[in-house]
Amino acid sequence: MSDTNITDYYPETPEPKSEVPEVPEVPVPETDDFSVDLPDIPLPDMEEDFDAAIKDAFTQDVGFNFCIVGVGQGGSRLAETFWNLGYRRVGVINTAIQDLTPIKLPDENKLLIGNSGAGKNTEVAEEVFKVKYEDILDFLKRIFGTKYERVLVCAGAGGGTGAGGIATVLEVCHDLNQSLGIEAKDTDAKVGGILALPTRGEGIRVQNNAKKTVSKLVGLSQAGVISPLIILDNEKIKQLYPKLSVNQFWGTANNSICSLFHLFNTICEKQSAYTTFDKADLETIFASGIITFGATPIKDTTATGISYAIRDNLRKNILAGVDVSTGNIAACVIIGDKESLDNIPQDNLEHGFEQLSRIMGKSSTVHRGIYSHKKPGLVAYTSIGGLTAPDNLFDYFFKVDRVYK
Ligand SMILES: Nc1nc2c(ncn2[C@@H]2O[C@H](COP(=O)(O)OP(=O)(O)OP(=O)(O)O)[C@@H](O)[C@H]2O)c(=O)[nH]1
Ligand SMILES: [Mg+2]
Repeated sequence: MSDTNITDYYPETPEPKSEVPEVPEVPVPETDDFSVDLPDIPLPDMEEDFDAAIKDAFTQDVGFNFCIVGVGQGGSRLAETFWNLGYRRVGVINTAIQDLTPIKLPDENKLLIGNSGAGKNTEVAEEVFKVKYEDILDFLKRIFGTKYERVLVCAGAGGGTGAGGIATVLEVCHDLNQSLGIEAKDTDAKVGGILALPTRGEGIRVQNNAKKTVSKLVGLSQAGVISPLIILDNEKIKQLYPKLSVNQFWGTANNSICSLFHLFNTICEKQSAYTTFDKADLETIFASGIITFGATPIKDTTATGISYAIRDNLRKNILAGVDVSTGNIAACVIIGDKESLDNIPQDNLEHGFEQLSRIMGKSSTVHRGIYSHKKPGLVAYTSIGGLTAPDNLFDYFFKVDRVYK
């Protein structure tokens, strides 16, 4: 058993407040330094040595060494959140310097291509990314180093740069993976994506961009070329956390998803005296296409209470409302204080795990994990994979009022 305390990396246990789940602490970006002199953004033709094995800055081991790329402003902020968690193979790409400047990453982790932004025009961005293919390849080669296992590309689906550029970046990542022997072919899919859907108020153009982008990436995921694909719904965040200020909003959105992702990536390296969730279990989730995450405190530890909490956690997550019953693989990790774990009958926990199997149907698999930590209380973390994007996905996102409460 590892002697590192689980509370060192485990997001704060949510306290029951109102109906909504608590979120990990939100870093509020400082905005007062945006107007200062622009930093030197490395130009694509700069030749620099790169460290063949770039080391992450975690205090905990992780299951998979990830590279993270942020495209456009939203994508870059997601990538920056991974950086803040300790990921170091992180690069951000944009077509506008004013969007790159506020991202708190070292200048050598930023790439500016083009110079005037894309103004929510995906075609403009698409063209720039295609023309700069080789520059992007050189940049990512330097940022990734040679020792990693998976890549995650993040973008806001409704923008110009992120939406227009993501497909080319995914292609570059496959190229790199294949040159390093990490993939033999694109369908080995060691490249995944996080896409953020716009809120309802962002207008038709943004919605249309998002529709096109999600459609393209869902297609790639169905073709087995990208995995995992995580679709985050900003509208859902707005509804679940209505009181957030503008500054807190993106922080909450990005932090919730990145810390859940990180939790699974770290927990799979931990031994448990109860039930261990391991790296091979996580691999099956990461390789399953569209995935979703949830987290919820368990207050009622009866069999029914645990089942309810697990169901509820899938409803109240911040990811797009795909139907979890279409999934075929799940991970459910319960973390609690030793006293609770020693007193809750195993059957009650089993009932919760079985609930997931029942939701997904006969041929599904549920990987389980039970871990103790020092903080009082019990929390269930869930990830469901192999999800099918419904045919009416876009009606659901954009035509029908998305009500999540
Ligand atoms: N989850 C999340 N979504 C974001 C964030 N920032 C922006 N978005 C979403 O991403 C979409 C695209 O916005 P940007 O990322 O600013 O656009 P861009 O890719 O830079 O494109 P252009 O500015 O048009 O070149 C928006 O519609 C927002 O909904 C963020 O920090 N987190
Ligand atoms: Mg932008």
